[in-house]
Amino acid sequence: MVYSSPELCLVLNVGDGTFGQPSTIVPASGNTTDLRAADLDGDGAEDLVFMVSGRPTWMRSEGGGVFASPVVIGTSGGFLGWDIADMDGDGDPDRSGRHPPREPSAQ
Ligand SMILES: [Ca+2]
Ligand SMILES: [Ca+2]
Repeated sequence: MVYSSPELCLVLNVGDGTFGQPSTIVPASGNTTDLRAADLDGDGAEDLVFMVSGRPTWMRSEGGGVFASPVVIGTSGGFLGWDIADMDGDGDPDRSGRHPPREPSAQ
């Protein structure tokens, strides 16, 4: 079996323990990995965050299973993995990740 680049899909819970049909929220492109759900803007709706070629990317929930266009939220790429959690207890989700060692800056 040959796999192409993955696409990100959403499958909504119908509410009776079953799920609806998958819908594509991010078409297959590049290296999309590490999908997480977190409310980054604090509006009470879970947003989607994921990596695209090592760059953290956010899709804000617009409600009803609809999401805004992807926005890169990190200035540096090359993350090997990450997670979202409230690390400092202020109620806002923070991100942590694995990154290759950085070259020391020239002085
Ligand atoms: Ca949100
Ligand atoms: Ca926090």
